[in-house]
Amino acid sequence: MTDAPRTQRTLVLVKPDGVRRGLAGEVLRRIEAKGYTLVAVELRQADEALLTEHYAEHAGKPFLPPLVQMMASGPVLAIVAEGHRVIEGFRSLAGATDPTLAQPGTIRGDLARDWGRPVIENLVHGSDSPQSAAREIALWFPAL
Ligand code: IDP
Ligand code: MG
Repeated sequence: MTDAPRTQRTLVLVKPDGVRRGLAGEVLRRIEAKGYTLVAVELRQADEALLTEHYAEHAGKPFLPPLVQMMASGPVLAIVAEGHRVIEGFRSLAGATDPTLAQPGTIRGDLARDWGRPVIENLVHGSDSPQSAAREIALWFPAL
């Protein structure tokens, strides 16, 4: 099975909470089971500079400092996945930002919960638009 030409790519991160809980493989499994292709997979310790850039759209929000701190608290699994409509497709696999409300069947709905901490721990990041995907892939995987 192959995709049409000019297919899409997205950046997925298994956040430190997901790596710590041993769910990196489960996220990869769901991406592959859905039929998307893995282009890059790398375990990375992100620093604050990279994370502040990654979350530039959230500059000034009260949850940004604890978010960056949480994202730097351990390694993340950085993934580039490819396929027709993979950006919205992975967002659909991930489920809603709030894991309490995320639908069962989604990564966040099945595997994450709200622990009442300053940052919502919801296991995964996925690019939210073609513009975000291009920016984020260039940031995390400049060689691609
Ligand atoms: P997304 O990851 O579903 O795209 P965004 O709104 O881009 O959600 O927020 C980035 C991340 O910041 C979320 O995944 C979550 O970990 C955290 N976050 C978002 N909103 C809040 C909030 O209101 N309080 C605490 N943490 C938040
Ligand atoms: Mg987002």
